[in-house]
Amino acid sequence: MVEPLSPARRSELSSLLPSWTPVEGRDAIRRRFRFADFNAAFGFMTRVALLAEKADHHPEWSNVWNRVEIVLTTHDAGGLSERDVALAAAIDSLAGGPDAS
Ligand code: H2B
Repeated sequence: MVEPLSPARRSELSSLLPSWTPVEGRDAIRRRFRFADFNAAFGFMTRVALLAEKADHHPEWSNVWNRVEIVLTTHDAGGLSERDVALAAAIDSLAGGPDAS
């Protein structure tokens, strides 16, 4: 079992991860990315996959050609946890920051 994110930490989310938005009806966050083409999108996904496997924390995601949508939540916590905050920040770095894509 993983600890759910504390209320204090939750209130910081919008400033900490400005490009991630709450998913309606779920305790999860989402970011949508757009790349130059499929090759760039899939290259990004490969880098995220390696990172996720290392952290043993895996995204829910989908890809349509140059677009990638990533949803983060922690099944073992029944909602958001620090693992999602850490993975979202790492994904932001891979993507070139919160404002990229
Ligand atoms: N990924 C995510 N997003 N949430 C989890 O709770 C989770 C995971 N748990 N990856 C891990 C794997 C767990 O199921 C395994 C057994 O360690």
